[in-house]
Amino acid sequence: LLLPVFQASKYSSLWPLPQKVQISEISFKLSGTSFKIVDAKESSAGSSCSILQSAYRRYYEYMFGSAKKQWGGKNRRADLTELHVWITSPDSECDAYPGVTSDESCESNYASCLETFSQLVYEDEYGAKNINSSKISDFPRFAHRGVLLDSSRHFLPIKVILANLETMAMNKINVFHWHIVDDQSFPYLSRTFPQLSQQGAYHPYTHVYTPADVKMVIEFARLRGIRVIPEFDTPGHTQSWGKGETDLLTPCFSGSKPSGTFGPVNPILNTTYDFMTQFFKEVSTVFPDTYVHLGGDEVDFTCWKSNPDIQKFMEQQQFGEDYSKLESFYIQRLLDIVSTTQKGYLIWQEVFDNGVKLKADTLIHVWKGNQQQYQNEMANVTASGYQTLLSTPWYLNRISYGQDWQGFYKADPQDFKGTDEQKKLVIGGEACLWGEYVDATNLTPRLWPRASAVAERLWSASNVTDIDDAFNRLSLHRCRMVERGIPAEPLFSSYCPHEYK
Ligand code: CP6
Repeated sequence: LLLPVFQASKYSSLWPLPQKVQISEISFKLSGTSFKIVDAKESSAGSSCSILQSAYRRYYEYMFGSAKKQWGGKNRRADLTELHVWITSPDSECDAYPGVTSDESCESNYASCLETFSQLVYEDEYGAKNINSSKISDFPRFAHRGVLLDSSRHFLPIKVILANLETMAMNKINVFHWHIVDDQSFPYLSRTFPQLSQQGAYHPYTHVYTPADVKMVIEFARLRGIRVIPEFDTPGHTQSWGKGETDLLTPCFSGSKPSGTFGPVNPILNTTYDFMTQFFKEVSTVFPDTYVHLGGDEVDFTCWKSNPDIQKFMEQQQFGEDYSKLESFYIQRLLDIVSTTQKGYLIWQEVFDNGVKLKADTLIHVWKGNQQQYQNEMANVTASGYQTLLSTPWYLNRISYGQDWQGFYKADPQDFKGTDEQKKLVIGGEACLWGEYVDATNLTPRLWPRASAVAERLWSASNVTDIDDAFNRLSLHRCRMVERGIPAEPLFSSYCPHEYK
């Protein structure tokens, strides 16, 4: 029944491309008035599974939202009126939070499976919805497929975050790395230390994420199979923390006098570690994911060097002039603190580069250098037995004229010199959208469809590299995102079938 089979990728708008696709020429009509997505009789998950039921509603809306009553009428018969969703994993797992070990193959992951189904639906020349008889078997190449958004350089309204979670799901991206605070502002409203956002946010109540906001983001993500990993970056990138928490940051000196400015977190005070203990205890309960990102990048030593108390401490500890030892001293203690909260952690590559002793299950996030340098880093990190994820080639905040998505598409996180064992330690990657030049006005079109290129690299088989085929499918995928209300930017001169409706 499946023959003749199209060369799937040539004719479809599937994105990211599933692992195995066979599309036949046999087409069925669908009608919005009669079509239903229902639990299969044999399915282990049922009407009590909120992830599933909300996914049915969402995907019905995607498929028929603009054309519920348009085609069909009384005279035309729809060929296909029910999609039976048959879940084989135990019902008890249905409403759990997604995790790095979640089974995302099509047999178990409702959201990604329904996304693929909805991508197979197309309009014929009369505007009727069709789907061809197809056989798809699908699972991701990498378990960690992330997008980093930065809500410190500019506050990102909840609406924008949710719209992008929605779009991540359309691209089968399953990690939202929330770089929630940084030097410029502290929008996270901490129950334990409310003065952090009161003093450190751009505005103490319009530009903050309340506990209810954070909950909403996490729940919205959960329903779409997306994990939320917060980043609380220390000891650098913490200027905003200092506004609400005195003595947390190192006072910088000009000669023998304090200059009135502050540097990284002060690593020589016990109060610093008391604060971090309480703070990360809260973070570990607010964010259900089993990982937190602890930052550790770009620590500037100038201020530490200027401070006489720090100099004395360096002597006592016999660190000599090596301030990376002081940084390691801090990170080491922080990691011990966070370990007691039962969370795993991600850290930026500098922490590894400085030789900090890490738990074996630490994830090293590679972000620096040119291609040669990041490939060496991936080789070194995995040779030391650590798991790693890659971001260097995927800085979507960097823009230039032309089709830069092709560069993102060509980068491969397993492309470095190493054994098969080492390659297995690569758990995926993240597209980063740092926020210096991005706010609610331009975030979505800057991210999409450029992050879609990363999404396919991380989901599809490693041999899915045909750039012309990718261009055709991605153009259609981008039009589909636009149809679904996402202002994704065009790849090149083109038009979308629906744009003037
Ligand atoms: N903010 C933080 C940033 C960057 C990093 N950390 C960054 C630096 C250089 C580039 C892109 C991003 N803006 N906290 C580094 C991980 Cl090109």
